[in-house]
Amino acid sequence: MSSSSERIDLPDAHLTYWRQFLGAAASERLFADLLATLAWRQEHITLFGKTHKVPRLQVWMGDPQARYQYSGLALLPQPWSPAVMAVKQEIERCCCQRFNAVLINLYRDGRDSNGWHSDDEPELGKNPVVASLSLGATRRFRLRHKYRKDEVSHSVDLTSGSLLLMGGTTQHCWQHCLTKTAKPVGPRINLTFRLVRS
Ligand SMILES: O=C(O)CCC(=O)C(=O)O
Ligand SMILES: [Mn+2]
Repeated sequence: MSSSSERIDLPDAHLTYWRQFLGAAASERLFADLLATLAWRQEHITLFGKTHKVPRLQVWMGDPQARYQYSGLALLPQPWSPAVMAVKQEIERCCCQRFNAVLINLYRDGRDSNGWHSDDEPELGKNPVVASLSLGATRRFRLRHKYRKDEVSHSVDLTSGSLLLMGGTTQHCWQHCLTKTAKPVGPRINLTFRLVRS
């Protein structure tokens, strides 16, 4: 799979979308493997002195030196699982980019979500390239410009097996989120491959 891609044309962003980076069978296999085998963690964040559960489960995986600070969390990478390493290599070949770590999110149902943010942590450097692979339930991914008030937000329904490559100034000029939904939806796993500089 991975053949045809489309540009998502937004100002100050570089977005490429592969609707079927993985076929249905490969997506289902990888989803089931990750759901059953990864050491999913419930992280907590502290905002204004109050501690909250992160509204999803997470795994930070990567090369040993790929340490990451995320919303005040210091994450030490778990070693690569064979299945994640294999798909990382497929994505690297397709995008001509190198990645050394991945943040994996499990959205158990429609109540799990990811608030507005940019993947612009200093350890990702300038114009970070982030490759986002989705598996399982389709969920709505939204983007909004950080500075241009005339730019309304943009939505993409990320389907199972899809890959969204975000590069250029996307992370500096736009925020993204994954909204909650009241519709009954099954679990979804999202993997965002990143290059962490040490
Ligand atoms: O689940 C998604 O599609 C987005 C995940 C995300 O933005 C992140 O983990 O930084
Ligand atoms: Mn993100």
